[in-house]
Amino acid sequence: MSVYAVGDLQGCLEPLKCLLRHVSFDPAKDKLWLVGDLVNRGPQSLETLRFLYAMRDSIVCVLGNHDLHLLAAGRNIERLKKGDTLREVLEAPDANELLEWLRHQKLMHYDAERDMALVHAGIPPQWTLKKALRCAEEVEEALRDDNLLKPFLDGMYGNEPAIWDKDLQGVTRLRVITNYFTRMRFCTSDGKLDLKSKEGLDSAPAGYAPWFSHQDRKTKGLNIIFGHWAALEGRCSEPGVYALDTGCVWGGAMTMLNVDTRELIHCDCDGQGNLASPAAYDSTAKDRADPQR
Ligand SMILES: [Mn+2]
Repeated sequence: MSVYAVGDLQGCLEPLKCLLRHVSFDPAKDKLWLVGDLVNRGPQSLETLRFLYAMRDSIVCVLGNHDLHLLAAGRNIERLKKGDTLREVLEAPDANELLEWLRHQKLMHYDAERDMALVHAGIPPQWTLKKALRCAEEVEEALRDDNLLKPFLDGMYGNEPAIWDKDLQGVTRLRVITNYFTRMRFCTSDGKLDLKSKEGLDSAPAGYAPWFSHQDRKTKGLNIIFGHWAALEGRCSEPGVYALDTGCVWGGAMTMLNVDTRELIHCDCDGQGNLASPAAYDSTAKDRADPQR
């Protein structure tokens, strides 16, 4: 049995299939971990969801901001924005089944045997592993609760409050947790978020740094797999922390990590979310997401 983790898909199904073929993925034996942002912007959001749903027993998935946005649009189609490519999902005959599956996914997965966490954006520096798991669970419970789902999805949008406070209540509390797990890039060492900067490491506002780089981060030593931050191009110098979003939907590559051997492989994309060429698997690109860089 092998465990593989793959970066943001964003509706790019062909590059995913390319990687699965390359590792001879066997759904009966192997597991696929997904960092979330399964849908949106790319060409095949609906087919990607159907593909994953069909192999759901072999998948561990955490939700990204685009997945939560799809769930919100499923409850209120007015939420769709220009540039979203989610309408095909909402209008599909099997939309209900797919969205029901999606809302039962997690915000954070922890594999104790490997001491490895899987999240979409990150874990804020001031939270321990235990605290992070408890907070993720609060949102997961809201997503599964028929009465809390809509208030949560309507209330999750917005950048404020920018910092966690244990006394926060209701949807405000869930919004901060959700922003940490699904939208965070830069924050202060005590966890104050800057959600406006989306570029690379050198675009940090004064006083802010990538969430993983703070010296006193309480999850230091924990292995963490995350996506969301395409501008990093897979570069993360923090030992045991793996940045897997390499911007397949923007003409970069889709990246897969063998969770046990830590080998990284890439499948190059063409800028429309498809394979760059019939033989797009590129072993020479291996160094692009080298965690030592
Ligand atoms: Mn994202």
